[in-house]
Amino acid sequence: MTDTHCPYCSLQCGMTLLRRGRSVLEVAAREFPVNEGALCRKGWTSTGLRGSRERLTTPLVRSRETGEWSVLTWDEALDLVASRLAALREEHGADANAVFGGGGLTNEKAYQLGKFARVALGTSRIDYNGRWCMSSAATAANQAFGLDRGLPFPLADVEQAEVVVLVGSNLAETMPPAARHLDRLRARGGRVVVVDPRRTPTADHADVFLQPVPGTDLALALGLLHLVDASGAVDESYVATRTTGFDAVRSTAAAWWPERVERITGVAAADLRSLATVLTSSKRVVVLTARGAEQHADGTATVLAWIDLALALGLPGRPYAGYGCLTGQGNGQGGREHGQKADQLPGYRMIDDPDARAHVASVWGVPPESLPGKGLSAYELLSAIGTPLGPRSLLVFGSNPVVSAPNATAVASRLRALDLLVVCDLVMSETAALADVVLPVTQWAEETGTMTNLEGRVVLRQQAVTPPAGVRSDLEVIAALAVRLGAASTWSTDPEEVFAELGLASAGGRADYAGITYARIREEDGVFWPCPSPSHPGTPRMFALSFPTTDGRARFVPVSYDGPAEPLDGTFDVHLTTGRVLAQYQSGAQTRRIRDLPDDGPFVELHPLLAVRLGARDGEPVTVTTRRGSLTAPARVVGTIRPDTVFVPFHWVGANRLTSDALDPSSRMPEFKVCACAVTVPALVGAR
Ligand SMILES: Nc1nc2c(c(=O)[nH]1)N[C@H]1C(S)=C(S)[C@@H](COP(=O)(O)OP(=O)(O)OC[C@H]3O[C@@H](n4cnc5c(=O)[nH]c(N)nc54)[C@H](O)[C@@H]3O)O[C@H]1N2
Ligand SMILES: Nc1nc2c(c(=O)[nH]1)N[C@H]1C(S)=C(S)[C@@H](COP(=O)(O)OP(=O)(O)OC[C@H]3O[C@@H](n4cnc5c(=O)[nH]c(N)nc54)[C@H](O)[C@@H]3O)O[C@H]1N2
Ligand code: SF4
Ligand SMILES: [Mo]
Repeated sequence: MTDTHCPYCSLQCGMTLLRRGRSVLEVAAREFPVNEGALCRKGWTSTGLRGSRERLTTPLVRSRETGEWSVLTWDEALDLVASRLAALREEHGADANAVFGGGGLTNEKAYQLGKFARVALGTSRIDYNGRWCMSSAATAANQAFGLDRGLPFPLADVEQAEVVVLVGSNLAETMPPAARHLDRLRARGGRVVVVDPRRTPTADHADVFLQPVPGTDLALALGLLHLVDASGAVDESYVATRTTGFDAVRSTAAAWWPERVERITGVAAADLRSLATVLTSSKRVVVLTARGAEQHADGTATVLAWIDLALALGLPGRPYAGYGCLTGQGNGQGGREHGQKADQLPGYRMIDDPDARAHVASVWGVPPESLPGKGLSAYELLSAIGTPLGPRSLLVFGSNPVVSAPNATAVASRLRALDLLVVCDLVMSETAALADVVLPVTQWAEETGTMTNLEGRVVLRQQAVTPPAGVRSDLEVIAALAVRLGAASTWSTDPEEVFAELGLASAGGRADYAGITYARIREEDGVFWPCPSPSHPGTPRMFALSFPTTDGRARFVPVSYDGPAEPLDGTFDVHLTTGRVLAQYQSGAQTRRIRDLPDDGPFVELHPLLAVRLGARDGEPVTVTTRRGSLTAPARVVGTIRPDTVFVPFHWVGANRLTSDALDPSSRMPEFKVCACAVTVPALVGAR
């Protein structure tokens, strides 16, 4: 019996793994503060990939001539990869090699991968899929609060709020056990507000539901701030003592009267007014954003607009109130703190800060000037492949960009243009299938490591079973390559040792883990960072007295509304948005291989009015076309989506052939959540 956590989302539900016989593992629920014994069906079925014939168990190399795979020994594979990396560096410079990480990797792996890129490869080119996840919220929170921790309070705090506003979150399907906190809030008389272009299962449980046009959340927030100010409900003393910059924000909001907001968002002025009244008549309001609001080319500005509203109401730092982002991947939070992001070093330090460089270099035992500078963001990194100074090799750990990257056809063709693509994975993902070398790695139940959940709580996943013969852990792969590359520093393969080193490297940084140990995590149901010393209790709640900015105050940041990067026109006259369904996870590389989960996509969700206009019928194919590609899939005709919008889940190849690669100017988040499309019925096109 081993206590651990689910391999998937940022809730990191506690579970117990029970061994049956030599290798069969069964999941049992476990009491843990975020899930209290509940799991979603992905959690219940998570051991389904263990015995699967789909597991990779030997290194493979693919012939460029025939496309055939052949088996290599580990020594052959590692020698091959290391020698090619060294040769590319020799010929084209250190930045010829690039690394792409993942927010599902443990803290130890994320840390070691960042160190490997900077020390063993000497490349600036490392980034990860978290860039496509919560980077807009992270950028906004850093600007406004001086710190980015998804939730600055434990999730269960929302039960004590009076109002919870969910902007672009479908948590009933994306973190189902979390919905119980909202149910309890409502049982206590509190209210839940949901803002989503689709009436999702989350919206079904809401007291107030607003259904805006995709990509207009920023205008909605400005409209709410306008009404809050007009009703005299701004918390003036909070604004005066705890913030700076309100005047500019106030004057921007003055121009966003409800009827103007209605014209842009499609949300009736009366509905906006009643929501404003709900907000101004409550003290304990929690505003939470998720990908629906954030995955836009103005995602950072949109989050800032909602934070501005929260600050005007005096919420951040007040008990059972505030702003938070619902981080997504299992280690979405820790994954962005320890150095696999192009501009960061461990402890949420910035790579262009001389003190940060000196500190981290001293832990690594290398000269600070040997560390490269800031690299390219995830999509920019992939798009640079094939350009004269672009990456010539890419090492992928924990991501499947052929399915999950925006404008994925272009990304796949960039990957084909590499001299060397190496993918470490559990299964032959769509990205691994394009690789030159595939290295099979252990998965969660077969190894130990820490994850930082959406609350900033560091939890411990413990090894429950021996890995299948032939696979190695990511830490072993990284260390073996580093040694072959003659890298300076030490490269432990023991997770607990790596975690202790991470603690030292993070010490004094914004995300300080120095006081956290595996023993403490086991004893305390996880430890919240910052936790600078063994005697420090950890920090479940933040901002009560001050903000970690230079003057201790939060910043209002003025933002303006420009609308989606791709407005509708005569040809592309419907909004396309994308997202998730309950039973599949991300690119589907893992969950599509689990037999007990329905694999029934992709599909195109559309409104009966649109279906009638097109002559589309439920269950029959429709074609969605954008400026980048097209997808034909069965229609799901539902009254729950806006008539001007279609929704396609991204867990199957196809959705991202359609999506736009317009990037947010500061977070570099792609606009996954809205672009312009044309919807047609294939049979009718033929008949015309
Ligand atoms: N089942 C399942 N759960 C998951 C995951 C998974 O793949 N599957 N992935 C995990 C990860 S990494 C993440 S990031 C989280 C994501 O969790 P969520 O953010 O809850 O998931 P999404 O489905 O991407 O988007 C949420 C909602 O945004 C809405 N939306 C679309 N466009 C807009 C818009 O312009 N404005 C607003 N307000 N809403 C909009 C969509 O209709 C959708 O219902 O889920 C985590 N949990
Ligand atoms: N259209 C559209 N596209 C989206 C989104 C959207 O809402 N709409 N959401 C975006 C978001 S929020 C996210 S987070 C991304 C996620 O998209 P991806 O980055 O593709 O995420 P995963 O499918 O989780 O990919 C993880 C891969 O790593 C493997 N893996 C799992 N654990 C490990 C490990 O420990 N080590 C190694 N080496 N490999 C491992 C898995 O088998 C899988 O192949 O997609 C983004 N793409
Ligand atoms: S909600 Fe997330 S962490 Fe919990 S069981 Fe489901 S996928 Fe796993
Ligand atoms: Mo995500």
